Parts: sequence; structure tokens; C-alpha cells
Amino acid sequence: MSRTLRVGMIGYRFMGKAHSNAWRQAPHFFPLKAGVEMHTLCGRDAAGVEAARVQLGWKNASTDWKAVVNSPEIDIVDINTPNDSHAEIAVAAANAGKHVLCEKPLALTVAQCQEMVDAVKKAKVVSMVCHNYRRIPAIAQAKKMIEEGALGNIFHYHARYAQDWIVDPEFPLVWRLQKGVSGSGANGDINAHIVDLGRYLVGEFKEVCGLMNTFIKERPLVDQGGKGDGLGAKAGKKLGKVTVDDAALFIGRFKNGALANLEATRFALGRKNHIALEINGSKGSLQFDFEDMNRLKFFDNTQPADRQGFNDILVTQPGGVHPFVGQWWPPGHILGYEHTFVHTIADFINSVVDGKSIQPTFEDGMKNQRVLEAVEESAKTGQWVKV
Ligand code: SOE
Repeated sequence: MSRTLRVGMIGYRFMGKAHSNAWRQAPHFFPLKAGVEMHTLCGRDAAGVEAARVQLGWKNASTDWKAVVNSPEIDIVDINTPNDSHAEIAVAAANAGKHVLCEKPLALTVAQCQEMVDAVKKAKVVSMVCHNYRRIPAIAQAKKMIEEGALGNIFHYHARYAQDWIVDPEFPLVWRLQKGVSGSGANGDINAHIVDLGRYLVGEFKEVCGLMNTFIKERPLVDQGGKGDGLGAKAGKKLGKVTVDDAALFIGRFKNGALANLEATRFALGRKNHIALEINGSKGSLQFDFEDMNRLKFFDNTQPADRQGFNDILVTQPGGVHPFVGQWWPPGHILGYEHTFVHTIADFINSVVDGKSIQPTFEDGMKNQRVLEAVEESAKTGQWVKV
């Protein structure tokens, strides 16, 4: 392996932790075309980023993202900051000739996404938006089966992404609940994922009719002295207005004629990080549940009538039978959430060496944002909106 790619990662909380694990593990489990050096971890709080550097295994720590992005010792910039800084950092990184991996949603608006797409194209650098769920082995297997025609023509894409972490009205107004920082609530944070899976598995969206709601209108502001991130913090005494959606739902049409029915909510008590998909076609159906993420259910209508039913495929067969799993363990030794980031970063590393962006690229991130903005506009106007 001739080359070593030196990584600068901006942001070190939840996604920073998941990505650090992936940068560390990918070289040990996947045949990479280059080595990886976890060169610099960057964050705003000096003590916090130094503690994270030690914990997450980075060589250097910095509080100056511009210095990291412009450093001649960095080849790749990995952006895991709150959504409002994605565009500025990514454009600067591309302009500095760095390859860029950026967490979803790509940016706050389609306009910002366009700036990012233009910057990486102009700089001729590789880009990827980290929609990690595409690289769940069962989802990649579903993609393969759909492409092989196992479902025939697709009629329905039904998806739900349900969480319950902010049902408590005392939960503070963290950045994921502030429009200026997050851009939206459930729509950009988790609807983004099932929209991306719809684009990956079914096709491009044509038009949508959306509905949004903010169930709790005011929350305690984050206690200024308190530490915290987008998923948790100490509540202060004063109240602030919630400026984002708690739930976003929409029906829609794909350009290929399939119908869409998606629901993203943070108010489904009991659902901690529940992604459920069902895709119905002319020859069969697929069903997936992230709470049982190593299984894919397949109804094959071409089977003789006396033995039809939802086959329960355990997606753990190595030897090139099922995607990604062969790099890990023998059959039946199941994988988890963290492996989806290792798969994503392994593919990203090889795409950087090949010099060719692979999906989901920044272009995909922009197309995703177009759907999200159409849902938001439709929810405001009550009208159907073309994507
Ligand atoms: C919070 O909803 C969150 O952390 C999302 O931001 C991630 O993208 C998702 O994978 C888990 O939940």
C-alpha cells in the first residue's frame, strides 16, 4: 500500500465518535487502497477536543478548523459539526484541495448544497455525504435484489423513522431543535435518511404532499454553564421557542410511478432509533426493520402458492454472498450500527484513491435537500409541491 491518507476531522461528539471508530477500524477489516492516518481532531472547546483526541485515538488536537482545512499535512476533511457549519467548512476544504466527507443533512438549504457541489466539482476532489444506512448489509442486499428484478416494478415505498428522545417537555433546546443551527427538526435529521434510502432503493421523487408538527412549542434553554451536544444538555431556567418540526410526514410520487409514504418523528414513545421499510412490487415485497438490522424479509410471488411467505433472510453470509459481511465474521455473527460507518468510510477511502466520487455524493445530498425543502413548503401551503 503506497499512499497514506491523512484525515482532519471537524467535530467530535456523537458522529465524531462514530466516524473515529470507523477511521480506526476500516484499515483493519477492509482491503483499502491506501493507509489512513488519524492526523487531527478539531473542535471549539480546547479541553473537550483534547480529551476526545485521547479517547478516540487521534494524533493531534486543534480548535482552529481553518488551519486544519488548509494544512498541507491533511488530505481528507471529515465534517461532523452541527448542520449550519457544513457548507462553510466543506467549501473551504474543497478550495484547499481536500477530499470531503460530510455528515447528513448536507447543509441547511439547497442553495448551500449547490455551493458545496460547485466547490468539489471545481476543485476536482472526491466528496461523499454520510448516509450510513445505505451500507447496512441488509439494505445493500435489498438494493441488489431490486436491481436484479426480484421485486419487479415497484408500486410502494413505505418508510418510518421513529425516535422518542424529546417527548419530555423538560428536554432542553439543544442545537438539533434550533432552526438556525439545524435547519429543521425531524425532517432534516431523520426524514433525510429515509428519503435517501428511497432515492437509493426506488428512484427520484417527483412530487410530495407534506405535513409537519411541533408538539412542544417551548423548552428550557440549555444551561449556559452546562456541557452538551445536539442530543443532550443540562436544562436552564429560562424557556425558549422551539423553531423546528418534531415530526414530518409526507406522501409522494416517484418519477418511475411508485408511490411514497414516509413518516419521521421524534415523538414515538418506545421507538429509540426505529427505521422500518416495506417495498412492494409486481413480483414480490421486501421488509426491513433496523431494530433487527441483520435480517431482510422477502416475499417472492414467483414461488409455488403452497410455499409462499415472507422469507427471513439472515444477511450474514460471507464469501461475496452478502455485501460487506465477509470482511468481518463467520455466518450468523451479526453486525451493528457502528459497522455501517466502517463500510461507508472504507468505500470513501477507496473512492479517494480512485479519484472518483461514489454515492451518496454531494449531488445526492443536494437532491435529498430538494425533497426535504419540498416537504417543508408543502406542509406550509397544504399544496402538492414538485421536487
Ligand atoms: C439523531 O436523530 C440521530 O443522531 C441522527 O442525527 C443520526 O443521523 C441517526 O443515525 C441517529 O439519530
